[in-house]
Amino acid sequence: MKNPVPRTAAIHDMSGFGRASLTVIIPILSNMGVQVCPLPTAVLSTHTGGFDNYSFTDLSDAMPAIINHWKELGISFDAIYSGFLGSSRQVDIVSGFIDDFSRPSQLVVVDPVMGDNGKPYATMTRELMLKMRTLVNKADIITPNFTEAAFLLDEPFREEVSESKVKEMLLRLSEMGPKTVILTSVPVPGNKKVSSVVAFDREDGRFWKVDCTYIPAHYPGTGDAFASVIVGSLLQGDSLPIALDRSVHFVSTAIRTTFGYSCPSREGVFLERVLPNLNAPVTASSYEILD
Ligand code: PXL
Repeated sequence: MKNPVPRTAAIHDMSGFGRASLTVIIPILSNMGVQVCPLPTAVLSTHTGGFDNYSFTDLSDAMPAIINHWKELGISFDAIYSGFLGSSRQVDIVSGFIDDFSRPSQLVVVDPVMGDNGKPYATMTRELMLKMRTLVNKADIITPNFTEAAFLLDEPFREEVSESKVKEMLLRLSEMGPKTVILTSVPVPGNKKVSSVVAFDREDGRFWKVDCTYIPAHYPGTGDAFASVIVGSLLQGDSLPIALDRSVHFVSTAIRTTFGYSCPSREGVFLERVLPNLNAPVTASSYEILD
């Protein structure tokens, strides 16, 4: 039976302070009319971007019991959406979850959370980063940032990139398994102040691009917000370019809303101020199709 309210499993960590992962994903998707069932991978006092001495509890041992109970209950998911993992063992756990809960026309979205700005996050291990490729192979859609794409492709991180190189990267990432690849924080040639989101859909062979306005600040959790809006839009039936548009505009507005204050960027974007925007009609569309 079709779920009257679309339902997603959300396989991410719970970071208590700093507006990242589940504290961002749950409100965004709930606001977009999607039921979120969290399968937590780790519990942290804060995210790892800009805080020292955070507590980190790996939940690898607790996940199988949660999954088994969900199996007993026969829960079905319209989407499976994974992100930050707490150990390399969790790649096998999530992979098994995707196999066990697979159903027709389900969306499997893997955000291969590993790092940003050319560097891995503090809790990443080489083993986890290598194994993330197995999970990417199982996804319909992946949403790496430019740093994570370089890790997946085993390439050096570059500050500048041509459009043809971006297309080549998207094609190679798609050859790793996913039908759709959405690459964020892509540097724009000749303009160090702007980045873009570029996507490729293997089914129709089309490339899409949305430019993002520049704000000289970096906020943790914006990748989680971006991917969550993608999941919500696609579950609502949007096309890929409109989903890209909605995500870029939502995250840009969240960043601009926050930047006007002088709060530490490690506290994340003021999501609470902008959540209602998710229910506004799409009025500003700026996607482009690439030749
Ligand atoms: O937003 C990605 C993310 C998720 N989870 C944890 C993180 C980060 C980024 O820093 O530290 C724990």
